[in-house]
Amino acid sequence: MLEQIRKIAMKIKQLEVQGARNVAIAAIKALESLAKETKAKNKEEFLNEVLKAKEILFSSRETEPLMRNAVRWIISQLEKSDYEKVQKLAEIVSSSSQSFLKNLEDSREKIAKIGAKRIRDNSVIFTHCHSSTVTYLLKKAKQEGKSFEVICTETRPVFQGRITVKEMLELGVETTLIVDSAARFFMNQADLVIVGADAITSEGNVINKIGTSMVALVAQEARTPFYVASELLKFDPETMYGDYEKIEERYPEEVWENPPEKLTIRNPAFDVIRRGFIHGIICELGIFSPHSITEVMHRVYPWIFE
Ligand code: RUB
Repeated sequence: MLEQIRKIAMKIKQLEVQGARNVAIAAIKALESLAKETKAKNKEEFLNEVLKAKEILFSSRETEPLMRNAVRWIISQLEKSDYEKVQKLAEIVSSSSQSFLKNLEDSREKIAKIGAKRIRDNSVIFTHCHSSTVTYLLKKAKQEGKSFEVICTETRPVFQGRITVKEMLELGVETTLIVDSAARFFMNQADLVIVGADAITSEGNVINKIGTSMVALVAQEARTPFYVASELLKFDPETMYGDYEKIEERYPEEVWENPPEKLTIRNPAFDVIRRGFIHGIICELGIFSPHSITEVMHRVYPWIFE
């Protein structure tokens, strides 16, 4: 029964499914199909199966609080229920998965609507990596008839920037691809930087694809406003209680397939953008200062702290 979960976890690990939002959606759908196909005979067996699935999914990528928040919330709905029959419990997994997915969809729509207003006609937007939230926001701006250009870094080592530029070209947006180290060279041409997020910490720092903090530094030096487009549920409640967000370190082969012997290669997947570099977090409730994010979370998603 867990075979399908392992398959999805492997796709996430190998970046066949990429970006925090898509990772969370894949994990939710995996739980949903586990519930549909379970052969568990009673509540205990079913709960054990779901908890094992959670473990497998969590270990696929470490820096993905949106996925963890989604899976935890679905399991909490299950644990709260008095039902004993597996079929009823499976229905709970299904309905809570659907409502979480609906919330994600609504959030993305709201973020795009709010963020698109920051895109001025004839402006140049700089982005890094591939964030489905950012590209959706840009799509919205384009649909509203705005004319703008996009500059995107290729995003070494696995070139997620290529996904972004393809999407932009499909939209008919004038797009320029640059190597990561050309960020400063082109920053003066940009009016705005918008990137996605994998995690938001209780101190208002943001974690995103490796290199984002360098882009933020460069943007600050060039006085280009730097925005993060992110669902609030990328907030990691564990950072509130003292844990640091873990930064996934990936295979060295992604950096150099056949390196010389004895060479050390390091390949962190993400880095931390300190809140002082962030003009605003564009989320489903509006544009917030990263300083206020924990308060907002307490107000809007109190269950996350339970
Ligand atoms: C992707 C990345 C994205 C965020 C946000 O890294 O850093 O900016 O995940 O994406 P990777 P989204 O390619 O290693 O997953 O807005 O789609 O959630």
